[in-house]
Amino acid sequence: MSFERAPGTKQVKYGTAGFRGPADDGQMGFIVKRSGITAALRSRKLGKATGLMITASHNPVRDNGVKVTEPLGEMLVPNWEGLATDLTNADDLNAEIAKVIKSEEISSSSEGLVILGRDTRPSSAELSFAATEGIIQAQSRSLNLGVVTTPQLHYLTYKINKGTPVFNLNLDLYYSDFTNAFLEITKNSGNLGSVEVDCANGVGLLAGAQFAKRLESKVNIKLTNAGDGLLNHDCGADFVKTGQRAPVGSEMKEGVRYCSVDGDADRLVYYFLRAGKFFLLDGDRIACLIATYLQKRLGKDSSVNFGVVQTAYANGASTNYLSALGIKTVCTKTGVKHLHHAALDFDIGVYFEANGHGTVLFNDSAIAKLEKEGHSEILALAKLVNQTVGDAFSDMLAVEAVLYLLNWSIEDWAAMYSDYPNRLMKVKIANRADIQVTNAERTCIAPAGLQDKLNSLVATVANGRSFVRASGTEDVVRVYAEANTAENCDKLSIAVANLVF
Ligand code: 16G
Ligand code: ZN
Repeated sequence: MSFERAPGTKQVKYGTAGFRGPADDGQMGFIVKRSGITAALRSRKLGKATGLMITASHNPVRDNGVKVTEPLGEMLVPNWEGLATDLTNADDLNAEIAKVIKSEEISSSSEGLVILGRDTRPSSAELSFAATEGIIQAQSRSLNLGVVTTPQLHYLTYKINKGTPVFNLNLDLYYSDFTNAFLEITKNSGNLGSVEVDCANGVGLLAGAQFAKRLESKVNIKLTNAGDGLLNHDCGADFVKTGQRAPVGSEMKEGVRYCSVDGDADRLVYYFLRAGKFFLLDGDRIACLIATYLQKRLGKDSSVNFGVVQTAYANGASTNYLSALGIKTVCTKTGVKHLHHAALDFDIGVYFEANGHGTVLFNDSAIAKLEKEGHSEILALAKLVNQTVGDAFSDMLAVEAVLYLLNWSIEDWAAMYSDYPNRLMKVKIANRADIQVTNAERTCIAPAGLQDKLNSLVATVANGRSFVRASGTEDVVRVYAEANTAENCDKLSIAVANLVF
């Protein structure tokens, strides 16, 4: 694989998923190398370690991708997304590096540190050499964690910047922090039963095996799709959420809790069998479960301000459920960085995308208030969630813990509300940039007149809701629709798709 870019190569853009594309068309080598340069320059600029993860998450095994992490584990800041794009597309790389060094006032004597991680894709190992080459070229060192989940990379990047010495940085730190928090919360419980985890044939199997072993006295974690099949193929959180069906290899039984993670283990969905039928508990449900718990425990008198951040994809029934409980909700644009940012406005911000990506953020004021009000149980929960980024395994333990704390079965959880029938479609048009949206992607402002026509269609069905937006990761426009019945929902989504087409 070449790590050099041929002049005139098609331009790429750093988007919500970083850079992503086929791993076999000769482009990913230079893209990852230059992302190594970006991560190193960002580290030099801040005087702190940054992270670099090589993964294409839930995408097929032939794809790959790369993403840069800020020192505390957040997504790269917007102006550096622009610099990453410029560095990656430059014909004259050295000139572009010099330009960034000048414009960002990076000291010429500074040295950066980049924490590097990769998923299990066959192309990922070679790409981590590409990243290292870039990091060295940008006058920095790399610390290669090898095969890790995306949230492990974020967490360890956070830890090193919070003072963990380099020589103490290892995965045991990650596993002990989260298992200890879980054991603390469940110290008075017996065995909590069985959870079967679909690992998507990805890196989740490594994390899953560790948690299964470390928590065997409390919960029976059984792993499926644990490396015997193709990555993300007919399995994983995206497959289960999109198809609303069980992954391959899962012979579902009543009374067992099931969940699926995606290829880099930052997304989680639960499901179970109810009267012989598959029932999905997605990111909206996870958010509602945690929010319900917080509201019950905090009670009316607490000074802790908490709320839930969703996107337009959140099922309307979940938003109504939260509003009926008097829990604040906020809607943001799609993409974790937007949700994460909005969640920071609360003392405790619960954020989840319907697709299962999310976490709970506790700010310093929340911790101080919880301590003052004596909420030790919630303080323990704050340690169980990976606050740097959505983490399928930490979220799974949080779900298990909250079900236990509420004394709820998965049936009780499912009974919170009934989803409105919904449908998500992809429409391919000549130029998806023609579709422009505002109001957290719920209102279309271009092409002119489209939103009015969409409103008229929505008005024809009961409980109708629909929006269109250009995908940030694929060359398509997404059409989402919801209505009171599956039939009306299909009718509405097809009519809206025809408007866009
Ligand atoms: C990216 C986002 C994910 C979002 C998805 C939407 C992050 C880490 N990932 O995968 O949150 O749901 O894009 O994709 O922000 P779309 O723009 O193609 O619909
Ligand atoms: Zn993922």
